[in-house]
Amino acid sequence: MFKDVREYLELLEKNGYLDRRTDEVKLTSLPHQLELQEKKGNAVVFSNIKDYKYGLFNNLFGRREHLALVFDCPKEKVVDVFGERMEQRIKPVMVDDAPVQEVVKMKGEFDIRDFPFIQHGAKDGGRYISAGMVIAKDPETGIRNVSFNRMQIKGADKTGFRLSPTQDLEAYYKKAVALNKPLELAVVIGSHPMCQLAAACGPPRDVDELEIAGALRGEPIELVKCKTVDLEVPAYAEMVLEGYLNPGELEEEGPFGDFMGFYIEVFPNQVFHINCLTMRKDPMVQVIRAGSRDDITLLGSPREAQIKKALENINIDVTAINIMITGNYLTCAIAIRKQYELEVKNALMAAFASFKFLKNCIIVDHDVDVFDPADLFWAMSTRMRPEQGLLVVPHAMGFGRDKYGIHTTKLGIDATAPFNEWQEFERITTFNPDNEV
Ligand SMILES: Cc1cc2nc3c(=O)[nH]c(=O)nc-3n(C[C@H](O)[C@H](O)[C@H](O)COP(=O)(O)O)c2cc1C
Ligand SMILES: [Mn+2]
Repeated sequence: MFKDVREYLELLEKNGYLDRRTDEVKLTSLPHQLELQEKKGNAVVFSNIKDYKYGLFNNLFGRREHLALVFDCPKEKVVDVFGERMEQRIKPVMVDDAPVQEVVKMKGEFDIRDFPFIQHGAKDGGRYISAGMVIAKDPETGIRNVSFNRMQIKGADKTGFRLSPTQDLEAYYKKAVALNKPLELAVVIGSHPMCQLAAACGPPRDVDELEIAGALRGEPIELVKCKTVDLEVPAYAEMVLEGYLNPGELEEEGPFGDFMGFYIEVFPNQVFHINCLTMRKDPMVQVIRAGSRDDITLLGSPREAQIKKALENINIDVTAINIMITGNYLTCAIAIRKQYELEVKNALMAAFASFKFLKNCIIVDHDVDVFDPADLFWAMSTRMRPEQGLLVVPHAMGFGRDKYGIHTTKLGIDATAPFNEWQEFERITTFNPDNEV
């Protein structure tokens, strides 16, 4: 398996899934360029950004085919391989020699604005560190947590920091506040894809995501000790920002174009102070647009594995699953091979119970393509029986930032054909005489 994100980019390139852009591009043109690139699906490296010394990459997970390369299996199998490995743990190992510390700069010697972090949305409050993987330790137990958090750049060594109540990291922050101690953080940019997938997968609290990263990779993640904080970081990453959040210190942050496709208003958020920047001699910055395929793959693919497993635990025969159908991870389509008429409701309940943010879930028969929205609507039009096929669960936990109560009711849809009446619902196929032997 590839050692770091650079080797992964090479693997993508070998398979025709990466474009290397060497033409000169302005920083302010990049968001639009990246949008075009996202539509194409390929990952991209921009190495010639006007007035910036370092390059940028994006769209590591632009298609399911990319994940198939990450997991070295057919794309239909990714969900199972991911699910199996996610349950295992491989502890990281410590190393002394770390490319990510080839260059070490203390506060006063660096300015994060010299790196090509971009303003993604036209109305965003400014430039953001949008692919920062955050490492912290529980102030009481010392257990490590890894998550993604976005940071609005506010100065040479200062950013805003978005925490949310459902994150483990916020629980750590609250403990730091109770102890009146700063919470030390290391923000890692450009780490191994398995570290990134683990950081976004949201395992139970007190599980060290880097142990999951090791299990996903099949070998331990190599870590090195930070220079100024009591934390360890992936040795083969591109760049690390070491620093802390002060207890109780809040400043206005935003607006920010978030994963649902609209802007979040300005509100008080934590402040990240950077003590030290370590990096490779020639680092590349990673950026991830909220709501992009990249973002949704990181958040959605572990949830597909988790939901599929929850259904399989009650013997539902899942043939395909897609939680990225609507460009976020709030709606899931699941195809099953039905074994009992009434099991579809149980399947819907298991799906909602296994992932809190899930708002809508549609279950179809195995002959419906969950990757094709038109086919899902076809199943709704031709097989759903609304008087018995809907499951509405009011007043349950959903996505947290929800001023208008849009996410507190779940909608489950059974769009499967009546069981054992298959002959009446069989889909028409054409007969091709050329295929006759
Ligand atoms: C690119 C990216 C950026 C994210 N930014 C944030 C953020 O700013 N705030 C937040 O609460 N969650 C954010 N998330 C979601 C969390 O990282 C994710 O839910 C993670 O599993 C939380 O981990 P934790 O519960 O272990 O802290 C982001 C996810 C991705 C993939
Ligand atoms: Mn966690």
